[in-house]
Amino acid sequence: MTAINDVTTLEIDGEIAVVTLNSPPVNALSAPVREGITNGVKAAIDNDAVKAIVLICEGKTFIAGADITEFGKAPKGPSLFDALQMIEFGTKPVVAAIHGTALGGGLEVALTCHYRVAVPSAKCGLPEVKLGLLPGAGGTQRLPRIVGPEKALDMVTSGSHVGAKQCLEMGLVDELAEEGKLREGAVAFAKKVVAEKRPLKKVRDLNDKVEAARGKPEIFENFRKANARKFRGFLAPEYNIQCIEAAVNLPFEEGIKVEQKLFRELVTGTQSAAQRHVFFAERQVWKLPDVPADTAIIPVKKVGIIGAGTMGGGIAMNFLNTGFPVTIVETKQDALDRGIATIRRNYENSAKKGRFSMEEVEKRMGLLTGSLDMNDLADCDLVIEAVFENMDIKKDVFGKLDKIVKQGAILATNTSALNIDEIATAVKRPEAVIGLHFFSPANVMRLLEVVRADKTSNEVIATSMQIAKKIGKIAALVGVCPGFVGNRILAQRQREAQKLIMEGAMPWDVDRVLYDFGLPMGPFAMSDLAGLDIGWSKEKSKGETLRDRLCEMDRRGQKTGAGYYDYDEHRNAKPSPVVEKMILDYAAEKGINRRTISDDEILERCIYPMINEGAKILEEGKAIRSSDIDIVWINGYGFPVYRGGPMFYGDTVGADKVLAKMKEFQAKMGDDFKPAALLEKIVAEGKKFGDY
Ligand code: T1G
Repeated sequence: MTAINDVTTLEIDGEIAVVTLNSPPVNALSAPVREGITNGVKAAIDNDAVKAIVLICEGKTFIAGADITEFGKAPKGPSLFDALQMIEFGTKPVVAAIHGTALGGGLEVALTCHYRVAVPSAKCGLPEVKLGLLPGAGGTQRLPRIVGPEKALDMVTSGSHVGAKQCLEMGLVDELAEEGKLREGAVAFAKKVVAEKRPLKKVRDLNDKVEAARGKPEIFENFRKANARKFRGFLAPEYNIQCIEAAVNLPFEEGIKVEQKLFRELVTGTQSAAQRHVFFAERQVWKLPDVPADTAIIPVKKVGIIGAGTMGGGIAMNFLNTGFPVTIVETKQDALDRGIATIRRNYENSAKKGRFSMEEVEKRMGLLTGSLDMNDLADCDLVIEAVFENMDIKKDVFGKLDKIVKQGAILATNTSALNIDEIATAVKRPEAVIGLHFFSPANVMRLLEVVRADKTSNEVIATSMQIAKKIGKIAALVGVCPGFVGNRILAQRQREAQKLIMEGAMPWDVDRVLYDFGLPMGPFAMSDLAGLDIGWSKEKSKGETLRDRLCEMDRRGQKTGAGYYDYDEHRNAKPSPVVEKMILDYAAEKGINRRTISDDEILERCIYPMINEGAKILEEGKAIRSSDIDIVWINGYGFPVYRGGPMFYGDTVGADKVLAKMKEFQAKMGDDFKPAALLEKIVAEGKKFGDY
């Protein structure tokens, strides 16, 4: 065995050379790996005894793509292009031996090999679109030549990982090796290639599938139409489509030129920078600087839920989905029956949509026990309370849990706003109390705010984060403060949105600006969806606020066919002349001189106070890092991933511009716009939120 460099070895196994890469954690195509491939394959080609070459990786996976940490930096070492040339135009067949995930540049390397062998557990994909990119090493030109343009469109715009068996069916891999025997399988395959004098099959020469699609632009038009909603605001999906179009309509080398031109545009753009930020932010969020990595994890086998309402039921499903037995407790039989029936209905609907079988429905329902007696929670390892948002009720529940549930268990609350330190005063073991703030619908929304209280133990924190990962959530560890991170920042936007429609804008103006910015819907459409009467009571209402007056007129949102908008029978919203008049009358009544408000002002007044509040949250230590705030807003509130989250967006715009605008607004409109000390500090030091 010869060491080609620190991450590459070359071994001659009879007439087969095995080039092995070993660059943990994922054999990304860093400069040493590119160098290793180029020189390893060259050495094998130059060795007369060698008739064929196997390219294989040590560790958990075949090459999982370009080294994302290298993007945006000055290129160093041999280019990927050199390595691909060495393989494809070499004089000896190269067989890629794939395990784990051959992704992005990794699959592109495999596609320049003449043959591909994989173990059944392997997956292949071109997920560059998830980084705001496209496969920039020939993937958009080679993939459609093997799997056809339609399948290629799917793979490059979804970024999905395709299983080895399906890859075999699509011709993406030539043979499956026995699980755990990849090297043997690949070497045996290489020997077969030599023995059968098989050609050096270059994917670039396989033109039938692309030629068959030539003159059928409808393939692409229909695909664009079918995905317009999903791709809204993103640049990368359209650029990927244009590359596949080029593969169909142009000779290979011309198609490569199109791919490289569009790749360069994307990699230097803000969207990819934002999505690459999110890639690493999703991995950073799990790292807890002040919770030692060897903190003991509390074994959680049985879960209890208090409250079978919308949140309780959704929370229970997360645990049933992942095999945890759940006991759900209610106060009244009908409420319990209703809650359990809703869970079953949700599962049956999923089964009807083919997501899983009716057996799976019964298996999950089989893990669920309903009860009217909190004593049935005595042997639970984790109990999550999801009762009405009232401090007295919460403290009463925790007081009872403290007497019932075994020592060592985690006592969690799903409150979205109440002070968890206060709730913890109801028990003798405050170290066991933590906030697990799920987002509605709890079985769908990916975000979980894990809220550490003053006395919460590291064991409870570490265990809660691990549980979050097990149930498929992305969790951010945050501190106790009103609204924690997500809702606290939301309140800033909601306040400004309300003020803007008094000062001169209309609800549909504010919603349009935020929708065009990339949010799934604006604040007023969101209020109409949720219902304007949440927490509103007819008896107490004095018609003081616009919302009061809307509710008094039974304009309570989509459910009453009218709210800030008027709704047709298909719940399509349209601006309401009734609401327009109400706003004008209300403003006049309050003596407000309305003025024309620009879209820029609407956007800045809604977004900049959010960023400013994020800075306050960081300076108070209620979030560990600014990218955690981005994770909360992207996964909990639909902040566009291609803007990277509110804090990353603040860095994209420039903290200095955010500060200048906040000061300008403060001068005109008061301390709602008072800059956070951290914002002032970051600008003074020429730093970024990301540095915090
Ligand atoms: N570059 C650099 N670091 C990477 C990396 C990559 N491609 N992939 C993973 N890491 C790091 C990651 O940050 C983490 O670090 C550790 O590896 C383990 O990752 C030219 C332009 C492979 C499925 O998009 O999807 O090729 O936090 O926690 O859950 O066309 O990582 O430990 O310090 O995610 O087992 C295309 C990205 C690149 C694949 C493994 N490739 N990676 O998941 O581990 S663009 C991708 C993944 C490209 C070419 C283009 C996953 C994984 P740390 P992990 P995992």
